[in-house]
This record gives sequence, structure tokens and C-alpha cells, in this order.
Amino acid sequence: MMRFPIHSILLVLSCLTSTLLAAPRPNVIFVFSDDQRFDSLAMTGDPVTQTPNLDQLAQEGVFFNNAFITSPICGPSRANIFTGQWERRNRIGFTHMSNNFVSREAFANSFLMQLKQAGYSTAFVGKHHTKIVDRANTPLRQNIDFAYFGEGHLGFHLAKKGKAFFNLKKQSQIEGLFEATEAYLRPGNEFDYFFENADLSVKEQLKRRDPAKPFVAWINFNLPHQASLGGMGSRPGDPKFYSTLYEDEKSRIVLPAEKLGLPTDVITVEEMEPYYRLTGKRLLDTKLKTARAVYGIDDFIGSLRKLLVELGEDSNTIIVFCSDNGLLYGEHGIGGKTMLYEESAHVPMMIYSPFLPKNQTGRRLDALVVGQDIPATDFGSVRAEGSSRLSGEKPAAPAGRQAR
Ligand SMILES: [Ca+2]
Repeated sequence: MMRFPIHSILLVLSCLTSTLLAAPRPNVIFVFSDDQRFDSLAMTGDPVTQTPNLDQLAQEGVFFNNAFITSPICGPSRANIFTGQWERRNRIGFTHMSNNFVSREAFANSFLMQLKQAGYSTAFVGKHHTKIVDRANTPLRQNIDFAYFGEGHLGFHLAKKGKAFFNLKKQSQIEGLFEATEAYLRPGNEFDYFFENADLSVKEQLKRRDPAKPFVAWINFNLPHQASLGGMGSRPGDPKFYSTLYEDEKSRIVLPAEKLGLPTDVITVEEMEPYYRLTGKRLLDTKLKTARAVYGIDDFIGSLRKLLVELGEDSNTIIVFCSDNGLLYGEHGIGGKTMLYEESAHVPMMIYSPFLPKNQTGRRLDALVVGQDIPATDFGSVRAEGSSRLSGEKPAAPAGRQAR
């Protein structure tokens, strides 16, 4: 398929330009899920999972039918979007000699830092999977106004991960990260406890949003990633749906019929993480938990939009939703991701903007887009100057792709 990447996004955003020229600079919230497949939403055909809030977000924005991740595995995909570069350029992957550290230059050119330079308040919330410059992630801690993250897998209960999350009242991952997001966004004293009780190791990197500035928040889940499904719904404080939802609908969950695997000199099942070697009842249980996790993410989107209304920011906030990669559930005889099968690389991506004219909303666009296009698009939508070192395409770019 030929790629007509930015034109679809451009069509959406060109409609915004005249409005934006008269409006204050919009806020941007980017919600990033983990290992969530394209077909995991009700609107993309999941037979069980209900996603009313994501479906509504797409209905009021635009949805990309052909959004793909060029490095479909957690760390490299996140690095590609954070830096706005291809893996061959930022060298975050499994075959390069970078030790998987984002360079100082790539960090300075990341979408969060460029928007900071443009006057934005910045937040990085949740899963962090690639070191920034050094083992302590020093530039991230020193430059991002609200840097509230855990490295690697977070687990379903955040406080088990480490003391950085001890100040949360809610321990289930999605609800805890919503609490943190609200602590950042909401003015007033209600979340004083969050800042006052923060562990000393992270206290200095947690600053409240400056209401005089526009904000950009990158919110990263480690769900429905299977590494965080264990313990789901096991604690009294967990929302009940994590342990009960869809229990009576398990028979409608679809399991792959395909048994053929790849040649053993390519990859064997034994080389995959144990949580990807699933068949039969274990696979069914995992898909049930995945459906509950996706419902939780959908609930987050609903809560976030209510919060924005309450804060009076809903009419000036763009929301981007995407997943870092898809997942194989036994199709082609394998599990996990990385492999460039559609199940692994195809992701749900949508952009909601309050500036989109009503007659432009609810469209499902067929143009081929990739994760790296997101930061370039953000720059276009907030009228900030993206760096020429971005690999993705922004609305102001010429029609032809430039080799970068
Ligand atoms: Ca992932």
C-alpha cells in the first residue's frame, strides 16, 4: 500500500488552522496504551469488549483505519514516538549498540521538550521504558515539570513497583495514573497530599501545572500488557469490573484456529516470554483479562473528559489515543509482538480536537500513518515549530517524503 501519511491528518488539521489563529494555544493529552491491538475496540469489531468512551472520542474526532507501528515492541515504539524518529535514527532497538539510551540530542528534540520550549507545561505519567541519557534519566527528571513514572513494567498494583507510587490513594494502575494526572491538572488544595507525601526521590520532579501556560501530558499505561494483568482485581480497592466483567460472555471470545508456526530457525515458542506462550484455557483467560483492562482504559478516557469539562479545559484540549504495538494471540503459531505481522503492528489510533468542524468529525480515514507522525502532527496543531530532525511528517511538510 502506498503511504499517504500526513494528508489525512493534514485534512483534519487544516480545518483547525483558522480557528487556532484566533484561539489560545491548545492543550494536548496523549494517552498511550500498551500491547493493545487494533481490533480490541467495540468500534473495530471486538465481540465482547465495550469501549463507549473511545468509540465516542473517535466519533467526535477522527479514527485511522491504517495506523501502524514501525518497531512494534514497547521500548522502541515508545522511543520512536517520543523522539519522533525512526529506530534507525534514534538507535533504540535490539540490534544497535546504543545500549537503548535516548541521546541528549534526541531528548532535546522530543515532542515534550519542544513544546516546553514553546512555553508549555509538561507532564510524563506512567510507564517509561527507555533510559534518557543516563541510568537516572537525569534530563527527564530535571526538565519535565511533572515526571511521574515507573521504569519497565508497572504491574497491576503500582505501589508494588516502588516507592515513587506510594503517595497514591488508588493502587490499581489505570485509576492510580488517573489520580496522578488529576493531581497535575487540578488547581487548588485537593491534591496537596499527593505532592506532600511524594517520596523524596521524586518530590523535586513533581510540579503542579502552571495554569497560565498551555499543557502537554503524555500518559503511558502498561496495560493491557500481559505483564501487568497478574493480580488484576484481587484487592478490595480495585474496581469490581476487573474481576467480574464479561465472565458470562467468555464463550464469545475468539481464539485463533491457526496452528502452523514459523520455521524453527526463525523463532520458536520457547524463545518467547512465558506470558506469550498461551493456548486453550490460559489464552481464553488472558483475553478475558485483556478485555477488562481495555474497558478500564476506556473508563479512563471517560473520566479524563469529565475532568476537562470540570476544569473548563475541554474546549481547548486535543486528545490523541494510540497503542505502542499490537499483539499476536497465537495467530501464525506465535504470541507476542515484534514480528511484522498485522496483528503485531496494526494499532488503534484516533485524534479528538474540539476545533474540528462538526462536518469533519466521525470519519474513519484509510490513509496509512505511523506512530512517528503523531509528534509532527502535535506541532502542527499547536503551531509550534517541530525540529527538522523529526522523522514523521507534519502538516507544513511538502507532499513528498524527505529522506531524514
Ligand atoms: Ca507494548
